[in-house]
Amino acid sequence: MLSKKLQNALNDQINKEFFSEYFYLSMSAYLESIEMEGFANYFNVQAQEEHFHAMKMFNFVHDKGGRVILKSLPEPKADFKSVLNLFEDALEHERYITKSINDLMDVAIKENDHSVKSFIEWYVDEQVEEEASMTKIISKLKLINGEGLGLLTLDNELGSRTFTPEAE
Ligand code: OFO
Repeated sequence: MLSKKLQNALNDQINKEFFSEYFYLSMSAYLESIEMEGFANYFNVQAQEEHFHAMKMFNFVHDKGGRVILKSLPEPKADFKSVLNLFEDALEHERYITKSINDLMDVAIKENDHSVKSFIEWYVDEQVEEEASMTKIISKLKLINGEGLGLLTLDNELGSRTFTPEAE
């Protein structure tokens, strides 16, 4: 059984993961609108990852005998100043999610629920990867000044990213 406190915290995090999906889809749509198809693909795949994160937690709450309550999603930002600006927004969002996952872990520790702690560990590790991958792309964008042939090359490179769900 899940404590009420943990169930609420998990439901809040499910909402944030679905918002991440929505936010990255909005970024993908913006990138499509400026013909940056590889970057758009990167965020399309990112949105699929976020859907996976949300559903993994959704299923876990049910496995624990809890109740999932879906809430409304905020309207995501639709316009960005540049590809670099967009990635900086994405990284800032991931840092916010990392803090949220850490807070969720704090609740699991306080409630002394070992199965939730073990489950949340996966998200703790995932956040390291999420932030690292975006930081790497931001560094490359800065190196090429966010423009020209370098931008097109990076766009081309990110066009090959695919979604590979982990084996359960
Ligand atoms: Fe779900 O990791 Fe990004 O937000």
